[in-house]
Amino acid sequence: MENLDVARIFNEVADLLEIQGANTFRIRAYRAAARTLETLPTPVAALVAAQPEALEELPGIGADLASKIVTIVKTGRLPLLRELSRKTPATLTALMRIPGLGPKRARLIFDTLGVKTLPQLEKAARAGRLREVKGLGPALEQTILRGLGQEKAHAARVRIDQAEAYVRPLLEHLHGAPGIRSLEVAGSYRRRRETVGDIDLLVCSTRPAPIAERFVSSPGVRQVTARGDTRCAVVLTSGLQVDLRIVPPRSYGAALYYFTGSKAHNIAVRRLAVKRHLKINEYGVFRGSRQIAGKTEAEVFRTVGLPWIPPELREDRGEIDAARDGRLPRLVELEDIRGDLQMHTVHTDGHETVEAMARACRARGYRYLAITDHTKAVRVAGGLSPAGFRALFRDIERAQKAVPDITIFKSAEVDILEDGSLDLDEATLAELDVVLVSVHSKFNLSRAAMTRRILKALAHPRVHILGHPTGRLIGRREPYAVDIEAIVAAARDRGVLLEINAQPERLDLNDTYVRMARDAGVKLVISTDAHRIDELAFMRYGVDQARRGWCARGDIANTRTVDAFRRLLRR
Ligand code: DGT
Ligand code: CA
Ligand code: CA
Ligand code: ZN
Repeated sequence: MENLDVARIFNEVADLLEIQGANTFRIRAYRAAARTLETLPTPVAALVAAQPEALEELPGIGADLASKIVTIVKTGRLPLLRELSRKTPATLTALMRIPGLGPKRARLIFDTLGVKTLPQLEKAARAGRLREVKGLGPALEQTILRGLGQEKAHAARVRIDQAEAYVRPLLEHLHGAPGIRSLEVAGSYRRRRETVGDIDLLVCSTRPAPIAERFVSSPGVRQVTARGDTRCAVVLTSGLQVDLRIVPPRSYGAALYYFTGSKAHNIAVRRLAVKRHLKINEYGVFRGSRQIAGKTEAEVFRTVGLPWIPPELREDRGEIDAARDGRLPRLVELEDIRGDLQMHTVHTDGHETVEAMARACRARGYRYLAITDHTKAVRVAGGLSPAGFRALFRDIERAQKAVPDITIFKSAEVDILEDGSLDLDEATLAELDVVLVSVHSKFNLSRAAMTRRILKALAHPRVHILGHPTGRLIGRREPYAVDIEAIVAAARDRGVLLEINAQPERLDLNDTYVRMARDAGVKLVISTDAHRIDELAFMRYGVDQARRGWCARGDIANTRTVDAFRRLLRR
């Protein structure tokens, strides 16, 4: 629980209190507490753990709010908020969030116009019905229409790893419902996109009612936005929307196919169906009114003359033609990975020793790993001087003796300086088995200067791998401007490997650039950049993006045996 999360909960409580016309002082108290938390430099979770009594010393926070903070930090939620949102119609809450509306006017519109959904609000505003309400005018209609547009643009996408964490408890809860034959997440989640807009759940059952009931009462549900027999939708406390559809066995494959998408892929396949005088929808494949397929996805594909296509490829990026011609790649799998080529240890900003990382990699079944601590320019990460590297190498040699059945490569994540030179002396470079280079500063160079900088680094004869090639952080930092095609071409010409950094916040290269590199014949590595043991598990996110980029095992260098990988390093 971050301070901002606690503040957000308090602000939501204040909003809901306001909508219910509660006492002004009470509303203000929650807003004031939220402001205090937003600017508090120490993590409130640490205070709760170490000295909860200190909470009451904070401005605007008394005994009651202090105990609520403790509850939020310890349980991740506040019963009061749940209670308040139960009492408030979901649309009312949504109305209130539209910029320019606020709690009071939302209530007014809801009560007097009978507007029950956002589309209804949009209609009412367009039809000029809002100005009929006393106190509202044409200007507000425009504000609302603008606001609704903004709402759509802002509907934030959620990182795939966060989406997984948010839906996991819900899936576990739902699995306990009676009569579930299958339960799968479809949509962009199944296609393993790096972010998802919402979650599309699909259940196969002949008795939908108890399943729908259990779904809407799942842990973490903040609002129920649709409640039918076979279709429900909820919003989780995280803000993530989850749609559920319950379908009978004869339609399950068709529904799974349809809701996996992507929309563009579905439309392209439907064109094939039309040529064969077939109709494909979420209920099945039909010739006239007769259903000819729908139980399984493979069946659906077969009716249009295609083999089953892995969800990661269903983006209408050539997969349909490739499938028809038998040219689909056999995609790389997590089990193919034999080593991890970027990770950090206690020598710089990692949390584990070299030996602990080596043991953890061996436990994952790997045959090799590279220890890639930072060089000195990356001061925030405690980058190493040449002397620091000598200590690291001694440690690696010692760990190698202690854990003999996995190869520990001496390596470094060598910073690429602004002028493209490497942040490590030639003598130390010469001692490294694997040289990984990456950019950690001066992200705002011009596109030409950044491209020149990276190309110069790749031209260094000792460089093997370019790490997180575009430098983006999903949702936080845009990629730096760089001519990625020039980098791909240089990597191909010089035999440099390009990294797919598997940190779910990075996923860098992204799927389309992976595809570009792979099509150019460049080899890639998938590395976790782990700073802790549990981050070694990020490997699967990198594999997902490699698959979305059409990579087979042969395209990924760290599926090689140790010897084959060593040969690949000899440029
Ligand atoms: P998202 O949620 O934005 O990350 O992306 P998706 O792909 O999960 O999209 P979503 O949730 O709007 O819809 C789920 C799937 O349902 C989508 O991938 C394909 C299918 N679908 C939705 N709308 C249409 C449509 O208008 N036509 C067709 N053919 N399929 C659709
Ligand atoms: Ca979706
Ligand atoms: Ca959806
Ligand atoms: Zn890095």
